[in-house]
Amino acid sequence: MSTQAALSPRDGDALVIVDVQNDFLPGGSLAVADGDAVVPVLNRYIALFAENRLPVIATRDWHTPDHCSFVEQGGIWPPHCVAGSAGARFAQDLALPERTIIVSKADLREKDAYSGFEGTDLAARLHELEVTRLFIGGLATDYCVLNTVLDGLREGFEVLLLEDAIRAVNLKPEDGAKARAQMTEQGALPVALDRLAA
Ligand code: VGL
Ligand code: ZN
Repeated sequence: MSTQAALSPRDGDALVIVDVQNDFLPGGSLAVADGDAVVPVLNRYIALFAENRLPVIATRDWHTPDHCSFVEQGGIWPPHCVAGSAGARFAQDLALPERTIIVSKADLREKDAYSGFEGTDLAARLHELEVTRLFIGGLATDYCVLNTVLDGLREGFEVLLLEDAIRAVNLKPEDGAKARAQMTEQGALPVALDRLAA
């Protein structure tokens, strides 16, 4: 089997789309530069997974209106992704299949959570589905993608990082690059659509 075929979605794989929500897109309250560029790329991954009847998971930041991560409460972020608000909706053009498993996180006022595994049943859901390998992309590289990838590896999943479908907040200019390095050092394998067999 060629390397490329080995990387193509197969039984035991799941696609995990991290926080592709309006507030993280240009025009949103915590806009990630070029964040909307991940949408068409993720749609191609979604199509590959749907064709093969493989699970698609979408995580979402799902904060209370007075969440501890917001500046008003002494946190570092502008208010964003308040549960049920327009800003918390998935990007309009993201073609999530009907069967997408939605995982809401960071929904408690007192506690922030960047990882899709933290305080959720994501690991249990994946084990139930007999998933062993995760394809992870979305927003933002240096926060929720980083922490979801690292937790996925800690949970014992193989992780492929979709490097053509992530963008960083870059509070400091190098944050995205550092996060990528950290993820690959811990064992995530960077892949891109043009390196997967069709
Ligand atoms: C995120 C900052 C604050 C993310 C969430 O989804 O990466 N970043 N909340
Ligand atoms: Zn948040």
